[in-house]
Amino acid sequence: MNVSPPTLARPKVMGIVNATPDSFSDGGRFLAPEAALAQARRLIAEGADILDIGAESTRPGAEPVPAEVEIERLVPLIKALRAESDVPISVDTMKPQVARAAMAAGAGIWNDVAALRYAPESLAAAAELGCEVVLMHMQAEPRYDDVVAEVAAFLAQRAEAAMAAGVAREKIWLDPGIGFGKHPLRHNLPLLAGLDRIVALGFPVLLGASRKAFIGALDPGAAVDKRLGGSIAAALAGASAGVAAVRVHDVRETVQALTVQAAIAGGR
Ligand code: HH2
Repeated sequence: MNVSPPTLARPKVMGIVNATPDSFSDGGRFLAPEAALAQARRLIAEGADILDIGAESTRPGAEPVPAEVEIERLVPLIKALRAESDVPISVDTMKPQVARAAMAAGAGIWNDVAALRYAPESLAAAAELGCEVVLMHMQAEPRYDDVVAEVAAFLAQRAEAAMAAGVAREKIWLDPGIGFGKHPLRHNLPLLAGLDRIVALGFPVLLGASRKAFIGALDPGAAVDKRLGGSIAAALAGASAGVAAVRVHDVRETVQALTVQAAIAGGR
């Protein structure tokens, strides 16, 4: 009997490529352009649907990186990848000038953890670039009455602001920003449990939970690179809630988990 592999819908898997010297999860092992390129190639081979490349760590207390340095780290990498692959490339930056340089080099998605609030010209730049844009929730103080309602309201308001500035509705992604101004358990767990309410806003949702602190809080002592089980559990929860993509370090294992989940759902 010939059994074809399942082709059921599953969220896209966005593989993380860090071109930073200080990102929390890989300690800068991929700083050198050649090493970052090798990492990107490996994630493509493992089945990444999208690559997310960042050159400035968003970790609290991380050294800020000037725009020129971000551009120097990102552009050669994006160009090299573009020359050999048509994988969609997302660039993790808050700076409009970095987004411009990245899109000119061949990226197609602006992943902005500041939701186009970092610079006064961010909104206009996103509209002018015509790229896809990820609007992520982040706030300084981890204080909420109803974290899901407040994050959803913020994301809806940022989507409205982007559209008012001329960003096309179909270019907008939303992201609850797991770990950004949230208590590891008190806020991240309700958010993960309430993802369907973010999905209900009607935009594709990106979930970034891979290796984050809430996993270490549930499994005390689990080092950052020992959080694969928890990362997969979060990705599966996201898929059940209808997220469009998950941002992960461990691409092959996540693709496998999501594929099995989708195949089981299809076998009902
Ligand atoms: N998390 C990090 C960085 N960028 N972007 C989106 N859209 N959503 C996220 O959850 C998200 C993100 C995590 O920060 P960082 O310190 O850069 O670590 P790493 O890139 O290894 O995940």
